Amino acid sequence: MPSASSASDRSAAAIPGSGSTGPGVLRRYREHLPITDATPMLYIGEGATPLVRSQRLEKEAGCEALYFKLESCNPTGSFKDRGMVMAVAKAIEEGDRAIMCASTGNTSASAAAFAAHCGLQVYVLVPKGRIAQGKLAQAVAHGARVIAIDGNFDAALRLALTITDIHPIALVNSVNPYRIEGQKTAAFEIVDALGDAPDYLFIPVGNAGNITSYWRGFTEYQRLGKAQKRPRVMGFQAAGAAPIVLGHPVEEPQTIATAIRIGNPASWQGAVNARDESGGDIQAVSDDEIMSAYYRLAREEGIFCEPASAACVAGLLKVTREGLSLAGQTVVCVITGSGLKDPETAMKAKADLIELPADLAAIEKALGFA
Ligand code: AN7
Repeated sequence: MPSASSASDRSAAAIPGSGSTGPGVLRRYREHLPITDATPMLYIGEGATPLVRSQRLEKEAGCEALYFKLESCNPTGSFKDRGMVMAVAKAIEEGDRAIMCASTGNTSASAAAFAAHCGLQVYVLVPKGRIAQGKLAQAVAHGARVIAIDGNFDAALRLALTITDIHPIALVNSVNPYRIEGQKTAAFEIVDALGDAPDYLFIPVGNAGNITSYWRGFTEYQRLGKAQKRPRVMGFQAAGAAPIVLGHPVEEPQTIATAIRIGNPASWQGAVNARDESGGDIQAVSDDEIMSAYYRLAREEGIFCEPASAACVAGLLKVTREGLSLAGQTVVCVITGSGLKDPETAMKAKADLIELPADLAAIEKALGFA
């Protein structure tokens, strides 16, 4: 097996322009990240994700412009790759040979992919039976040692903290500060694309690392004069897993959006700061509201995301329905993960699936053409 440093040297050498420009969030935003000459400039395709204008929901929400930041277009299908590239690069720089995370799925998929790219050992702890099949498939395919525990994400994170304290393994959950640093680059990309920060950012909240990251990114860009303003940050938790909304941890969090089935978020204070400093809010949306937004995104916008991602769009539709006026406002919703992760949930819709013999007349009749 190649050593980690030779693996990273190779990936840097294989890509032209490995200075502060070039592909990947580490190169593009090098000056804003904790990168030294000894940091391997890893890249598996993360960052530079599309910002897509809404076709239908914009009008319903009554805003000037509504955009979706498609973090589902990252290489492992979620925003986690932005933070993972930074966390894994620093782990290698610090001499670690193994990484570990607790995960509701996407973090483990991303950790497993970067570990494979770099030749590191990777261990993941997931809540048994509560993670979408696609995410588990990714971790398995990339060769992670996967332990499904009889317990929820919060229990898995407590165990991962203890294990990485005792053993020489780097913890790559968002309690690792490098994760937050990497993820803030999504805010930079939004400002770079729009020319300024949007007026509002709508984002799902689980362990609260991402909302913390965006707020840091917008704040740093404003301080540097690259943005004139910062957005109001609107975070959304699932109603059955809404500790920040309730103001206390939830012992047994429940929601169809398994990615955000988290009862005691690690970055709780970061989320509260983002809310309060921005003049935003953190609210809950029901599973029905989440699934309605999920199908509307798929059917009215052409965006297939996972339920957790749809929570922020459910929130947008809810707060505007309840009277928040977004007239004249530019709004960005963060589409955090791909719908392909969780096909079982998609198929719960009354499937428009008709089985017929391969017969022209029968098909024309079924389609209403005859
Ligand atoms: C699609 O993978 O916590 O508030 O272990 O997968 O930063 O936790 C995933 C979280 C939103 C919430 N959308 O972000 C994990 C994990 C999707 C996610 C969130 C997650 P945070």
